[in-house]
Amino acid sequence: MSAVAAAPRVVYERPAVLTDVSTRYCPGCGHGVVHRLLAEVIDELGVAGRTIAVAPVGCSVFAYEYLSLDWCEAPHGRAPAVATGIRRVRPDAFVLTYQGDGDLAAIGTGEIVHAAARGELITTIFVNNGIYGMTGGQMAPTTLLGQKTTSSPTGREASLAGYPVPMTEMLAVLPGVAFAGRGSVADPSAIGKTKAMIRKACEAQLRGEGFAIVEVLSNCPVGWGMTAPESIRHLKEVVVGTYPLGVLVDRTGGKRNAGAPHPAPSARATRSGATAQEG
Ligand SMILES: Cc1ncc(C[n+]2csc(CCOP(=O)(O)OP(=O)(O)O)c2C)c(N)n1
Ligand code: SF4
Ligand SMILES: [Mg+2]
Repeated sequence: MSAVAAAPRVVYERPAVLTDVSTRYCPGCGHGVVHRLLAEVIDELGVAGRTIAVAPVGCSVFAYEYLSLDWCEAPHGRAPAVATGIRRVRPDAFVLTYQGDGDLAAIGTGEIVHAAARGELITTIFVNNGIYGMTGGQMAPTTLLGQKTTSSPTGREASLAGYPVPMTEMLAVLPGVAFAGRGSVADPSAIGKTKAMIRKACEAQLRGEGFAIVEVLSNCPVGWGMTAPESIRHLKEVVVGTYPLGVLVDRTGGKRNAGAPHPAPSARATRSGATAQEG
């Protein structure tokens, strides 16, 4: 009697959007995990062909080499403004920004706040590693109190440098924001929940529901002066104390605040003479 071989079950494969190259990231850096999640979601939604992503300045500046999409490079912090322009002239496009915390929460504070306030139909992936990774580990607005960085060698003091800025909570109160959440790359469970939030934030754009953002707490072992495992422990045990995980606002699926003075996306598209092509 001949045994019938069971069909192999695929448990892991490279998302089509993720290019087969080695990244320049330090060993253990969380940016690679976030890239993979984004690639998986774009594959699943089938939007790679119409995606235009905007790259930041920071360690992930070369994201355009790692995700096989159309990319545009924005000056530091300006990704939401660049994405706004792209989305308004190309209403058929699926538009993303990928930004670090120095990029989004310091240099580009104005751009992100106003893009969110306008309810721009863009999706922002905000990688918060609490530090300016690329330039040598300086303090960012997101740096924790007491955290030692190259520009706060004795630890961040509130009396000198203020308090950590919870950008995503601040954005979540704006009625133009359809979805805001915070995930982490600390362990498989957190990574799975982060992916679900990224998917939700992408779907919000596809349905024309407004601006959407997912903050992802990530590690920077080099900038934090830790080994990779130490940095993951720190992320799990310390960083979440300042930046709690979870969905911060979800106005998708018709859950928009009743009192929000926010024009429907289709109305805005009509004003510019364009037709919204969502979904
Ligand atoms: C207008 C401007 N200011 C400052 C810089 C220098 N700069 C380049 S990357 C960077 C830090 C990026 O940090 P972050 O956005 O947190 O990204 P990470 O490297 O941590 O992922 C800075 C300050 C710049 N390129 N342009
Ligand atoms: S400096 Fe930090 S954020 Fe940049 S690649 Fe290295 S670990 Fe990642
Ligand atoms: Mg950073």
